[in-house]
Amino acid sequence: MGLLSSKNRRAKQAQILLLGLDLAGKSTLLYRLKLAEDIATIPTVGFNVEMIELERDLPLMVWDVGGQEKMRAVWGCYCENTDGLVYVVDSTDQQRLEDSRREFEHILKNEHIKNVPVVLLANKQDIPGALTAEDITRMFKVKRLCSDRNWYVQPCCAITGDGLAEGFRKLTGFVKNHMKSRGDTLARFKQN
Ligand SMILES: Nc1nc2c(ncn2[C@@H]2O[C@H](COP(=O)(O)OP(=O)(O)OP(=O)(O)O)[C@@H](O)[C@H]2O)c(=O)[nH]1
Ligand SMILES: [Mg+2]
Repeated sequence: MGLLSSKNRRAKQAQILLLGLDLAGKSTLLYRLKLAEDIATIPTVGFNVEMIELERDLPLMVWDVGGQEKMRAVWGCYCENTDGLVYVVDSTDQQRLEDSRREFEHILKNEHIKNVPVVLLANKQDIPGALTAEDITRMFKVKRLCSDRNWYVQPCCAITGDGLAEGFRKLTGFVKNHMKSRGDTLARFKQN
């Protein structure tokens, strides 16, 4: 399915996939970044898409796909042409942490996002008792699962916006390198 393939790949922008369980805070953080406001969200059925311009030379087209169970089944359909993955974790939802980890492990196996850089956002850091970015790194076994790509775990709060720009800037740096190395590989392929 080419949901993302209809986009103009020649335009200089990166396609970012925003995933995570329902209630993780994906839409809240997307609109915090876009509008610099905390907006009331409703569960996403389908997806939201917004252009985020943190850095002029590489705007990010961010695809926020709903995280309810029935939506997780179609996450794979959004992976094509993805340049970077942001995976959002509710750092206070210890009961569903293993579900989230399992979904994360599963999506990383999608062939369309092989080697694609990842930023995990350890969200809801404003809530007392939230797991830290180090906790999430360990519990999600990120070093092992992401050994084939660049990755980073960023603590954040989608309500205040703390940590969001840092996380997306980190991803932008990774994505630039990834696009460059992919371009180099393509150029070599065409020469041969
Ligand atoms: N305290 C706190 N609440 C948050 C934070 N981020 C999101 N929330 C709340 O968490 C709830 C769910 O947020 P959404 O952004 O709708 O979650 P989502 O990941 O988009 O969920 P789906 O669309 O169902 O996949 C809302 O009530 C938000 O206000 C945060 O950093 N801190
Ligand atoms: Mg949502």
